[in-house]
Amino acid sequence: MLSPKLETALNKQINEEYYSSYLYLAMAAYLEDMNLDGCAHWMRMQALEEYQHGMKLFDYLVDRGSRVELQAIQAPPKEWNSPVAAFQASLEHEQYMTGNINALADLAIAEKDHATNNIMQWYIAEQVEEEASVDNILKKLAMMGDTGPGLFMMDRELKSRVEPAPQAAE
Ligand code: OFO
Repeated sequence: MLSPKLETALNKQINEEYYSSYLYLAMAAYLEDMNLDGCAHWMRMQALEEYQHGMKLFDYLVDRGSRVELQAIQAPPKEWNSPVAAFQASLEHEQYMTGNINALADLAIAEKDHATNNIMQWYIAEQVEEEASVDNILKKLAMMGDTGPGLFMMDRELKSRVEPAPQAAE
């Protein structure tokens, strides 16, 4: 059984992961509207991955005999100033999520909950990848140009992102 503090904090993180999924879907809708199919596809795949992050925590709470309590998901923004601004917002969001995950690991340690600390290590490693992959897109856009041909080339590259593999709870 999780401590009440951890149960509350993990339920909050489930909501944050579902908000992330919603945010990336909003970015996909924005990019679809600009006919950037590859960028939109990348965001759709990211939305799926975030849904899986939420479900992994959902399953973890169930496995620990705790109650999942779903909260209302905040509405995401609808517009960004440019495609590159959407990717920049994605990077900032992932940095925010990394802060949340680190705080959860700190709480797990404070509560002496080794299993939660263990699952948080998975999320910590995942956040390194999440930040790196969007940072890589932004750096390439800065190199190739974030409008016209550079953006067109990036759009083609991002079309090839594969669907995330299903995540097991442990
Ligand atoms: Fe769930 O990692 Fe992104 O937000």
